[in-house]
Amino acid sequence: MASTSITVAEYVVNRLADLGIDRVFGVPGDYSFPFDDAIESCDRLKWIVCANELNAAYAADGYARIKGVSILSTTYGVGELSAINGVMGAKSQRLPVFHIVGAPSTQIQKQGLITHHTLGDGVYNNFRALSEAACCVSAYLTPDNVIQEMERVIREALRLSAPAYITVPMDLAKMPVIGTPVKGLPLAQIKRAASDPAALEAAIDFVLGKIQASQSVVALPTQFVANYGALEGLLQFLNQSNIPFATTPMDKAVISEAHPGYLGIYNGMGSSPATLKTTVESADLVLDIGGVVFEDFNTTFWTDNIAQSKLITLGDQFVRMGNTMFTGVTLNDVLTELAKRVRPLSKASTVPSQAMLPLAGASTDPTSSDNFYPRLQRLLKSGDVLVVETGTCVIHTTPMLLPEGVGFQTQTLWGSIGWATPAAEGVCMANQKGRTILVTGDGSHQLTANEIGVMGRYGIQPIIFVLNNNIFGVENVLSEVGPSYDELAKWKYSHIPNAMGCDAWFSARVSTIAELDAAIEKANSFEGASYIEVMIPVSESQPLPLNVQNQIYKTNIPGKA
Ligand SMILES: Cc1ncc(C[n+]2csc(CCOP(=O)(O)OP(=O)(O)O)c2C)c(N)n1
Ligand SMILES: [Mg+2]
Repeated sequence: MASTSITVAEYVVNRLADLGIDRVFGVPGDYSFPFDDAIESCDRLKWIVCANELNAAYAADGYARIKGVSILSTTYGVGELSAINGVMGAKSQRLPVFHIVGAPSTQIQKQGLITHHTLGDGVYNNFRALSEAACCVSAYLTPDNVIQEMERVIREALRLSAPAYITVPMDLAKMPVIGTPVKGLPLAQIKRAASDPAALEAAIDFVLGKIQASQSVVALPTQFVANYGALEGLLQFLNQSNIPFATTPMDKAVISEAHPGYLGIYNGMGSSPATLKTTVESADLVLDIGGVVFEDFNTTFWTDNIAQSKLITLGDQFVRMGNTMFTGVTLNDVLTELAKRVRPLSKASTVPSQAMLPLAGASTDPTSSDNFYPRLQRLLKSGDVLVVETGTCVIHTTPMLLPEGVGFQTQTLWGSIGWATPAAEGVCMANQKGRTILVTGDGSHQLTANEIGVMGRYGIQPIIFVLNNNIFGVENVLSEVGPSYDELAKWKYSHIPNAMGCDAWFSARVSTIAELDAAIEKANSFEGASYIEVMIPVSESQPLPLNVQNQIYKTNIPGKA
């Protein structure tokens, strides 16, 4: 086999850039220098040096939500271990994040030298299993296996739609690749899987039969449809069939909420509008498209109640109803075939139209949730992506109707606070269609606020709202006395951009409606990033209705169920 002039590290980053990735999030480190240099010298990739590896992983998660794939680069041990929480979050979200980690050279390893970032025990693969656990596939690369291994890793990460772990000792990373390099396709041109025609035919007949035998059908499309490359098929199916649809909180806005078939948020007893629980559960047939996660926060503590006998799951490479299962079918093929053959329902006239939130309050009134969210809703326009942190803000924004073409990203299942600030950075860098608007609680922001300096450094222009109630508010769900551990250090948030070198940013702290309106107006017209700290009364830190609080209490406290 011929050897080439391209090194292992250069090959890896170039092969990943073929997918259409244009940024790498990470923190450099000596074991990773061959990768760090290869990224720097690749003209298709831009280095985004994050404030720490956890932030980098969250940012890579955000970027992959929009672009479909992303790269995270960290150093051995200390770097990769800091990233694991964020990579695990990406795994929960079914996102292919390629995590590249440089390791001690084989020179060091073979001599058994005690080296930094180890436990001093002469063991060099202590951390690999930990990082691999956050991924669905991994590879230990060498000059002779890198070409084949990269094909395998990319194929598996895409097939399983989950993170991949790639590690190389630094001396091997600098060696030339052996074999003929592969020039890969951009993500949009890659087929993740193919359907077996007979299985597809059988699955379509089955699903069509069920739809046609039903008086009422409701669809629950999930955000995973986008990861599985089936958004186009989903739209065709919904448009052709006129089947109305709802989403769970974590799937919010996978299809524009201005779509005529949109019913609202299905969230068990917390559904919005409240009647939607009955609409979904009393339908003759419910189509779960992509795999709804019936998780506590996604169902208001398991208060969903869809009979299994009327639930069809159009999954990733399967269709299932009870014990009837079809495999060997891709979701996009299932949806596009159904779109071609479904007999359209007469357009639903019963879709409850959801109103805009009322613009409450007089200009001298203090800012509060009641007057903040209606103004946030009116700021949004097509192409914008709203990134919302775990906390009271997600409880308020989930039922809020979004205008045509506005996206919504949150981390319902993994729920790691601090995620949203760096994730908004990744979303902003990937989103070509419009603005990125971050809404975060103050407590969550304290975990990752140092990423603001990174946003300033790379000149991105998000609009950021930090809701200052000076407390881990949503944690008070179960507390009958306000515990001191939920109180926060009193930061002056609006000073952060300036302190972190974001010189051109607009920044303000607002505590009256007039100030809020003025700040929003400025952010809307300002050519640059905006950072608005909104004062929220601590008394509003618990937005859940009493019946929901009681349900949570019941499912958490022994003997109360
Ligand atoms: C990494 C991590 N640590 C701790 C928690 C527990 N937790 C969930 S919500 C929350 C408080 C969020 O407070 P804040 O961001 O101020 O929002 P608020 O509810 O006050 O609006 C905490 C500490 C978590 N989900 N993730
Ligand atoms: Mg708070």
